[in-house]
Amino acid sequence: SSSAAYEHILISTPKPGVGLITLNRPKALNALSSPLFKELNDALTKYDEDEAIGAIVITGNGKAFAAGADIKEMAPLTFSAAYSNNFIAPWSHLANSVRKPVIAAVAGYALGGGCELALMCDVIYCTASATFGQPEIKLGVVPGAGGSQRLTRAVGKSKAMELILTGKNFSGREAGEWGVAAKVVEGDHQALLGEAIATAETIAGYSRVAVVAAKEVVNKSQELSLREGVEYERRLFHGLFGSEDQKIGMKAFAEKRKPEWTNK
Ligand code: CO8
Repeated sequence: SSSAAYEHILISTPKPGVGLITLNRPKALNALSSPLFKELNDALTKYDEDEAIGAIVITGNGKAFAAGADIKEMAPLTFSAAYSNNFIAPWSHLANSVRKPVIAAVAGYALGGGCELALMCDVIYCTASATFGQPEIKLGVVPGAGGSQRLTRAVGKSKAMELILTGKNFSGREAGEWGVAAKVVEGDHQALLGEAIATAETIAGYSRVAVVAAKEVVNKSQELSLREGVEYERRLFHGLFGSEDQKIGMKAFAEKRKPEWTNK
C-alpha cells in the first residue's frame, strides 16, 4: 500500500500484519482537521478490511501525537452548522466500527481531540514526557469527542472532573500510573513506536477470529452490567468452538508445536 493518496497521514506496514498510520501535519502539531479525519477513517477502514493486517498503530511525531481538533477550523463554526452537519460525528468511526485492535503510540502533545483520539484506541503506549490534557474549558467549550466519558471511565470521576474543569495537563508518566496508558516508555518517539509495533506484531500473530472476539468482549465491559457482560463473554467463548482456529490452537498445544492459523 502507498501513502500517495493521502495528504495529512502516512501509512506503512513496518512488520508483517501491522498497519501503521502516522498523523502528518507537523506544522500544525497534527491538529485534527476534518480532511485529516476523513483520511484517517479511510485508512482505518482499509486496514480493517485487509486480511493481511492483524493490528493497527496510530502515532504522530516526537513533538505531537495531536494538539487537538483544528481550532482554526472550529473558530467560525455556528451551532446550526455544527448540529446539521453533525460536526465530529465521523470521529466515532474508530471507536464504533473498527474491529481490529488499534494501539495509540503517544509522544509529545495529546491535547483535546488528540487526547480523545488516544482514548478511543484500544491500548495507549506513551513516552514518559508525553503531555495529555483536555484544555477545552480554556477555549470556552467542553470535550466533544468522548473525553468526558472515556477519561472519566479511565481515571474515575474526581480526577476527571479536576482535569476537565481546570484544563490542566497530565504527563505520560501520570497516564501510566493512572491506568490511562498500558505502557510508559522512557525513550523517544522511535523507541515508543518500536514497542507499539512489537505489541501489534504479537497481536497480529494470533488468530484474527480470536483477536476480534477478544476486543469485542473487553469493549462490552464498558457498556453492559457485569452479569450481562459475563454472559456475553460466555456466548462468544462458546461460539469460538465453531472456528477452525480453536481446533488448530488446541491441537498444536497438545502436539507441542506452533499453531498455523487459518483465520477461520
Ligand atoms: N488547532 C489548530 N492549530 C493548532 C493547534 C490546534 N489544536 N495546536 C497547535 N496549532 C498550530 C499553531 O496555531 C501553530 O500554527 P502557526 O505556526 O501557523 O502559528 C502551530 O500549530 C505550532 O503551534 P505553537 O506555535 O502554538 O507551538 P508551541 O510549541 O508554542 O505550543 C501547544 C504547543 C501548547 C500544544 C499549543 O500549540 C497549544 O496550546 N495548542 C492548542 C491546544 C488545545 O487547546 N487543544 C484543544 C483544542 S480543542 C479540542 O480539541 C476540542 C475537541 C472537541 C471535540 C473534537 C472537535 C473536532
